[in-house]
Amino acid sequence: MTSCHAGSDNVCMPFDKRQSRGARHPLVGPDFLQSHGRLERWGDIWTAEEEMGALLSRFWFMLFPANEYKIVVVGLDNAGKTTTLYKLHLGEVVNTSPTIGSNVEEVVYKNIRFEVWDLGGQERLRTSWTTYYRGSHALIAVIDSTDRARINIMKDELFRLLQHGDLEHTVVLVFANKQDLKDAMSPAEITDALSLHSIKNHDWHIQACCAITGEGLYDGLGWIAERVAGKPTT
Ligand SMILES: Nc1nc2c(ncn2[C@@H]2O[C@H](COP(=O)(O)OP(=O)(O)OP(=O)(O)O)[C@@H](O)[C@H]2O)c(=O)[nH]1
Ligand SMILES: [Mg+2]
Repeated sequence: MTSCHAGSDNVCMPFDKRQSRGARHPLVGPDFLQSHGRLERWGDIWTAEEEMGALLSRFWFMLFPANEYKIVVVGLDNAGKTTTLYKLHLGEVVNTSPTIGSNVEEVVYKNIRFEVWDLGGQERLRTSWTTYYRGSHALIAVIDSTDRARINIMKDELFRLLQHGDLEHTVVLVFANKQDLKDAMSPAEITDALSLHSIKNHDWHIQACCAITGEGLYDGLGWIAERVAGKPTT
């Protein structure tokens, strides 16, 4: 199982992969969106040659848009993020233990490749979530729908992360997970509890799911595919 656990002696930062991927093509680096932003801010100190390079880079992306999309999966500990990742990646339920750092896997859906980063949800790990945001196209927030006691904590985490500049253009999918359990909150209850309707600057969607059976997971991924790659979900 290809996974990356960022522990104290094995820190795997999200940018490693993106840097190596970018090296495949000298003209279009992996940080295109960021460098594009820098170009506009620093435009007056760039040489004509560099500006020509930037223009070519922009043109290249119009002709050949990115064919892999980065998804960051967040949520409180025990929400079911790792179960969700491996159900999508392997089609199987794996035995999980609390994630210390992150797992990353490729998920292919309708010929679209997603690089999916599952982040550890324990309180002490949440401050490191920001280091994974850069370059992400979509954010998945996994909710344990039975965890009424901590839904407000998740709301605070969600609204904090939505203010982060690296998530400015990121679409947001909320997985209302563990719908197989009888005391699960409905998507409508979670929508209210998280005040999702007050999110104005992000395209968002809530999807009921069960990571154990897989029900709802591809519906959610389809919604992301439609938003980031323009592919219909049916
Ligand atoms: N009944 C039920 N249990 C689930 C579901 N999804 C996950 N679980 C269980 O919830 C527990 C936690 O799942 P994980 O995937 O490890 O949770 P996590 O969000 O990755 O947790 P951290 O790594 O600590 O942040 C495991 O025992 C899973 O089997 C679900 O849809 N239904
Ligand atoms: Mg986990």
